[in-house]
This record gives sequence, C-alpha cells and structure tokens, in this order.
Amino acid sequence: MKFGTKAIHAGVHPDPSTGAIMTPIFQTSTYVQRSPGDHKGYEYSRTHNPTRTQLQNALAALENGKHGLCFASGMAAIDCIVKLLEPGDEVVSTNDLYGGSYRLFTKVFAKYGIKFTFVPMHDVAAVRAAMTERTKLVWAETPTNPLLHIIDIKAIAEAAHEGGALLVVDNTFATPYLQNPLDLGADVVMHSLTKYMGGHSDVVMGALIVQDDELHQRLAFLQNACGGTPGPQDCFLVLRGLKTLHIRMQRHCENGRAVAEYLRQHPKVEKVYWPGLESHPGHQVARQQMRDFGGMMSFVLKGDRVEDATAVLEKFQLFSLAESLGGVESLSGHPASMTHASIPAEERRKAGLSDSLIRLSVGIEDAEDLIEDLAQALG
Ligand code: P1T
Repeated sequence: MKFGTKAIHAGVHPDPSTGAIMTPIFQTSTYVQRSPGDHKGYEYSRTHNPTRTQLQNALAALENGKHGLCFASGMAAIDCIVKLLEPGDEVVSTNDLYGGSYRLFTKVFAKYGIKFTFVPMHDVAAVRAAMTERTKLVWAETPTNPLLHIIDIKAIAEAAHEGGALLVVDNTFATPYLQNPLDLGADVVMHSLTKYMGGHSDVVMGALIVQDDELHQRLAFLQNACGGTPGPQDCFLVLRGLKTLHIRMQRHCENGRAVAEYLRQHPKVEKVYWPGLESHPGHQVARQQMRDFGGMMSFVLKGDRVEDATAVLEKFQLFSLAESLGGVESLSGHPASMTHASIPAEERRKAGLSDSLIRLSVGIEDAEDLIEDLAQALG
C-alpha cells in the first residue's frame, strides 16, 4: 500500500457496533465486565482505550513498525523511553536537539544516576568515541532542532548496535512521509504528535513506535505504570490529522523549498539551514534517507546581531512568533530565548546555535504570500 492510502486507511476500521467510518471518541474511563476478568479487552482507559488503540495502530503502520504507543505529550513519550534505563547507564545524544529533551535528560534523569553525553551526531566517529560499555541508548533527532543537521541513521544504528545500545530516532521534524527510521535500523521511533502528525496546532501528544515485541511490552508496561497517556478526544484529533499528512507534507516541502531559495539569495541573510540546499553539509545523506526535505529551516542575518533578528521577528505578519511547529500555519521562533532557552548559553554556542538564529516552520499557505511577508520583514 502506498503512503497516502496508508495515511487514510491503515490501522483503522469502521466501528463494528455502528459502522461509523470515523473512529468514535470513546469518552469513558472504564468498561463493564461480565464477571471478574471476563471483558472485551478493555478494563480501564489509562491502560487501553479504543480510540487510542486505532491511533496507535495507524502510527505503527505509517512508520512500518509493529506496535505504537501514545502519550500525553512528546516529552511523556521521551520520559517513557529513558525509564527503561537503570542508574549507572549512559546515553549518547545529539548535541543539537529540542531544548525540552535536553532539560529532561540533564535536569531530571541525571539526578537518578543516568549519564548523558552530547556529541555532534552528524559525525559518526564522535558517536563511536563517546560510547562506553555502559551506553544503553543512543538518542538521535534528524533533522535536528533547530540547526537542521542530518544524522545518518543507518551508520548510527550500526554504531549503536555494535556497542549493544538501542537507537531511538526522534522523527518529529521529518514525519514518516519523509523518512522511516525503523527501516534504516532504529529500534524506536519517537514523535511529538503535536507537530506535523496532528498538523493543526490544536493538540499536544507524543508517540513511540517499535518493531520488537519484547521492547513493546517493556514500554507498554511503563506507559500504563507511569500513566502519561492521552485522552480519547486528543487521539481523535491526531487520527483526523493523519488522514491529510501526505498532502500537507507535500505542500510543506514545496513551500520550504521556495522560502529557502528566497532566503539564500537575500542580501541581508548570512546563512540558511535547510537540508534541501545542495550547500547543506548533510544534503547527500538527506537525499539517501529522506524522500524530500520538509518545511523546517533556520537562518541567521548578516552581522549576527540579536537586535536585528528581534526586529525581523516583530515585523512578521504571517509567520506568527510562537513556540511549536508543523501546523498548517507558518510560525517563526527565536530558539535562544524560546524553545532552546533551557540549554545553557555556553552549550548552545558550542553546538553552533547562534543567539540570533531565527527558526521557521513553513506552513501550507500560498508561497507567494509567505515570500512577500519575508520580503517586508527583512526589508
Ligand atoms: O511539545 P511536546 O509534544 O511534548 O514534544 C516535545 C518535542 C520533542 N521532540 C522534538 C523534536 C520537538 O520539537 C518537541 C517540541 N518542540 C517544540 C515545542 C518546538 O517548538 O521546538
């Protein structure tokens, strides 16, 4: 089955009791049993809920995995994975990643005796050098947030597995429309469903997708034991969003190209970070592991001054200044003071994240209007 057909049909079935073609919102916390233990597979909605089950199955199908697990946020999904670890275990992570992931690793889990090492993961040798016999997890995001580095998933999977570690890929920026990390050797795919998968900036949710039955059981145990599960209405919203994922992503990619090309030739722009540009250092790897290049990008202005970046951000009309990404509407952001403020300034600079970097989530409006907005804001 091709991707668009899967986005609409895979993993979901008309409701058996009514024939409703759209998955109903099973707004219930509990399920009646005929006799103790004699039930229809549903006991309590933290553990299972039929709306969530259909979403989990749809996500597994889109990522070419076997099992999906949904959470109340992307952070709750990440929290679940790290809870697989024991004190003394180590994680090697990319040094360019969502600020909230960095905060969870360094401010929450580090105090439970888990060690995190951050490396420029587009350099496979740096990953190998950072791994020890205690490394249990390799944490990759690709393209990375916010510098759009491309990490070679196949190469990192090999390095992780040689060292006996699992590879997790945060696939939030790419979505399964652009890349399927499980096919390239990853063990777990993680998503903030809040972004492209939901697609309409109206829900906060996260997910994990795996192939392996035993790993699924361990994660499902934690999902239920820790309880960071989403409600059925939010699951419905993401199910609805998924049905247009392929159409939206196609347009995000087209508009992404138009905006990146415009910024690249603009006299006030110093550098554009978008993997579709041939000048991007990860372009060749991106061509191999992605089907297109997406709608996320960052740029710095000539002179690299925060006050100039602030002036542009204040002038945008269509690129609303807001956290988050991946919705139908275009957004702009200032990572140093917004999404990545929880990473110490020194660490940000070491990773190459300038305080004047502007991040764009290019939406699916008409490209001409977006470029007009950039022209007036930069002018
Ligand atoms: O916001 P939440 O659904 O909990 O997802 C966290 C998360 C995880 N991974 C990546 C790559 C992310 O970008 C995010 C959330 N990011 C933003 C809110 C942002 O504006 O970058």
